[in-house]
Amino acid sequence: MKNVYRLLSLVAVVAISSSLLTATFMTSPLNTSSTDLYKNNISEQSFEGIGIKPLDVEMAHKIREMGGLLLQVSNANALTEEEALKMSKDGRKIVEFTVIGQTVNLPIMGGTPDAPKMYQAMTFNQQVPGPTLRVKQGDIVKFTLAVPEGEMFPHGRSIHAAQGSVVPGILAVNPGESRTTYFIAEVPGIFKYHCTGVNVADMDRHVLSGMYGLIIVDPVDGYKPLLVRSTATEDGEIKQEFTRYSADAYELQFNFNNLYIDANGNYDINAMLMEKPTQSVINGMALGYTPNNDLDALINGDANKDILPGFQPWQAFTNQYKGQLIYVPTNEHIRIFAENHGTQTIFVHFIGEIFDRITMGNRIQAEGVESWGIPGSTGAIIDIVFENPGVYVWANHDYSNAMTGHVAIFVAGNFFKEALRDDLGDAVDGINYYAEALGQPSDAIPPPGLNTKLWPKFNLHGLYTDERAAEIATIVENWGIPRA
Ligand SMILES: [Cu+2]
Repeated sequence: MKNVYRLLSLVAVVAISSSLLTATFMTSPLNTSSTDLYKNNISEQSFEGIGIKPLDVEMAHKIREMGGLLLQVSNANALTEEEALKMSKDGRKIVEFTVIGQTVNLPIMGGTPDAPKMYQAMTFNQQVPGPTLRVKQGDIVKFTLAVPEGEMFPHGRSIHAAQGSVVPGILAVNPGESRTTYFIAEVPGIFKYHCTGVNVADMDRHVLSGMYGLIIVDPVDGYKPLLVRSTATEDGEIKQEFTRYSADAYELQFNFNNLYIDANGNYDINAMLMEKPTQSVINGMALGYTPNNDLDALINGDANKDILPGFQPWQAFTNQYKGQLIYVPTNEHIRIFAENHGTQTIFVHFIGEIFDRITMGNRIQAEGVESWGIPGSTGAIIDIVFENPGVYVWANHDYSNAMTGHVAIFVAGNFFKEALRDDLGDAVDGINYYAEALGQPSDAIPPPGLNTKLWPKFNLHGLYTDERAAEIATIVENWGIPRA
């Protein structure tokens, strides 16, 4: 295995040296298996007829002897540490963000609490997806990827919110090493970051096994207020009305992805190439936002009587893996950050609602739309107001992905008010929505930023190791949200 990595870095050095020194190769070094790629490809003949000055072959060999150009540019990032520190003195904030590349086993839909089905997950910080980074437009991000000693694989990172040379940042960080990059978050919007595998080889496996996360860059002057249209009658005529909601909103994050896994829990490249997902996950879990047996007891009066028979795969699980629902208030501005990390376009839709506004980057794309297509490695900010208490289904309208897991259930407002009145009396009138008592699932809550209204309570939920789940609880409490 080590020889493969060595060959890959040799290929990378050759490719990079050539692109820095000359315009192009006549033949790509990636097409030859010779170990002496350099001499075979860089020669005066390579440049015949293309009108550029031949490369000084002797100089090229000297560069090769001193270890390649890559060593000489190892600190050449979008921004150097010195520049970042100087800019911070001029008023820019430096936000530090460190992720640890680690392979861990995590449960997958299909097992039982007594015999959980597991898969080999590749993670940032022992959670899938990785932690969300939230900054303000103009902030400097100090992004560090560390790979601990003893980790099975090298890892890399690609940061879609950054602009600057991918060399050397994208290349492998070996176990026991770390790499730091500085960049200015110049463009507002939502972006993914992900592992680049081992010098981009095996990248599909690393990303689709869990090494992806979200970066939210808040616009420097904040989000836009939301106008929602409705109608009213006036003197027998129908008039258009506008309700204005302030930019401050309750926020949710949904990372969509596809899992390609064989019966033994290992990555299945053939399933990926055929685009046949084993499971389609939201925030790491297929059907993770579905009822659990506590809700069965609350709604059906019996913990063993499923609300959605056959559709509650995590219901009897404990701790962070237990199925949870999303609870939202009515007549409030809800802002959803939705990123598609998968390989197929998703067609997000609310069964029972209409999206009031879609923003990509910081530019409004549409208003009043039924569904929105989000291609791979793209995100959208969805603003929505739930006018009526009820049950809503947030789903991918691509049936193959919905049926393999891209479905989440929302309960808006005090939908069960009258059913609860017998037991609770007039106290039911004081309930706005159930997150006040039952909490919002922690993995659906982004870190607070500009214009964030904090959820009243949270519940631990997500694809985390137990060790990481304990840390997440502290992190969310530090945002000012108490545990339910
Ligand atoms: Cu990786």
